[in-house]
Amino acid sequence: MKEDFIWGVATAAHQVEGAWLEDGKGLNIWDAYSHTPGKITNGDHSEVACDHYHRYEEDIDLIANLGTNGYRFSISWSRIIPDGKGVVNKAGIDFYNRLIDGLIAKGITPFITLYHWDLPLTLQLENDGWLNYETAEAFERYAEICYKAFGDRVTNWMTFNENWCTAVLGYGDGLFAPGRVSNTEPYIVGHNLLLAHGLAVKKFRAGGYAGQIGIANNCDFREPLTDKPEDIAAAQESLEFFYGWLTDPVVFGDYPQIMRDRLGDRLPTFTPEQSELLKGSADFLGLNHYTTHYASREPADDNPVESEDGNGGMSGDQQVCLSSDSNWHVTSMGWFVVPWGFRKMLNWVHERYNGLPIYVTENGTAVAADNVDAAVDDQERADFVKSYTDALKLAVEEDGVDVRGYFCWTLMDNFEWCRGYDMRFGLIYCDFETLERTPKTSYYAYRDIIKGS
Ligand code: GBH
Repeated sequence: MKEDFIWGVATAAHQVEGAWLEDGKGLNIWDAYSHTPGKITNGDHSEVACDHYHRYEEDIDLIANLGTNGYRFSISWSRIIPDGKGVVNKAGIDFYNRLIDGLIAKGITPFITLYHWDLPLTLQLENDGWLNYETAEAFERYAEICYKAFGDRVTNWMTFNENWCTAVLGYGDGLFAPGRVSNTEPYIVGHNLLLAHGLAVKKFRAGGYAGQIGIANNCDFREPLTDKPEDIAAAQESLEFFYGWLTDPVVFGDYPQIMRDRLGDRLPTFTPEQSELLKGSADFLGLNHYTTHYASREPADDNPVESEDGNGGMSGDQQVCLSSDSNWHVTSMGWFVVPWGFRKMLNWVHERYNGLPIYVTENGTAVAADNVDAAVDDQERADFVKSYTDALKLAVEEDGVDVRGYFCWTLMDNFEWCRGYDMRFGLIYCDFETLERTPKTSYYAYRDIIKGS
């Protein structure tokens, strides 16, 4: 791998920071959601999480000792602007300044995500969140405040993390905040998120800030179950509905044809000006990748996989049946470990988007463990990271895919959204009572991978 390749780790503000009511931070939709009975496994909430807000110096040391040269984290919008659209909270800016300066002092390049799902609650209550275009305009202003505050030192930016999850899990099947269920709203939400991206990128470019800006979209890979043309088409269409939906517009200025054909009026349209705003609005593409399925037009005989929303809805729009191979290892999240799918996914992105630079902005796995001793002995995660980074190297070195960086998800066990603290994705164990951090086997394994590359 090239010398300037970024080997990094990633986190998200709401999953690690805690300090939910400190130093002027406003409430966000996940603060509200995690206090809504029945929404989070074990009734967990994110008031303290990993207490990274107070322990960031220790965490910077842990990142540095891993030998990484990049750290991807997100900014909590409601820490910067408590109600999302009004006054700026200086204490919030100060926190991220301390974090950024601490990283740079250790030679770690910061990669900032502006939005990783924690919408200021006021924008949800007063605007209906991402259903309203005004939220996109509020995001544009917030983004510019961040560029002004941090852009003298930070040169790598991502507008959004996984808009697919915001739209589908937040407004389609109601699993994530704000917990709405609909088969039309996800497309409206996706549309406004895309426009928000376009507005924020325009501000970045017009402001003359140094560096690059992109977007981190997620995609699970879809391999045709057979070589029948209808299964090949099913897999391709599924990838277009998943990654293409929220990426085609920022590269080409419009949604995939298959979505426009199939969804008709349920898919909003871009005006010529909006299309122009979006076209070419990503300097790089982020890819968050976790798993692979087989795709077919007709249900598979073996190992059918339930779609996320089970009964039609968003997944139904794709007219695709998913299945798996019984030989695939399944993680505690129920996700399949298929490294070759990752290699194919990278090739797919590379080909569809004409070689635009790619950063793997997330990849990792959950390993269940009841106590620190069991958790630290996570050979399963060490193997996962090894096999996926091997697949990545093949994509780069054999296939010529332009990947500039890889961020392992995640630095330490944290608040895993609707799964609370039940699912541990960290290279480092976090004891949620004492908040003590203990590096796991996989931490050292990843350190060796970085060293050897
Ligand atoms: C990421 O999303 C998030 O960005 C991050 O905050 C989170 O902590 C991390 O993942 C771990 O969950 O049920 O087999 O059909 C993950 C996006 C989308 C990946 C749905 C798995 C479903 C697999 N996920 N996908 S399956």
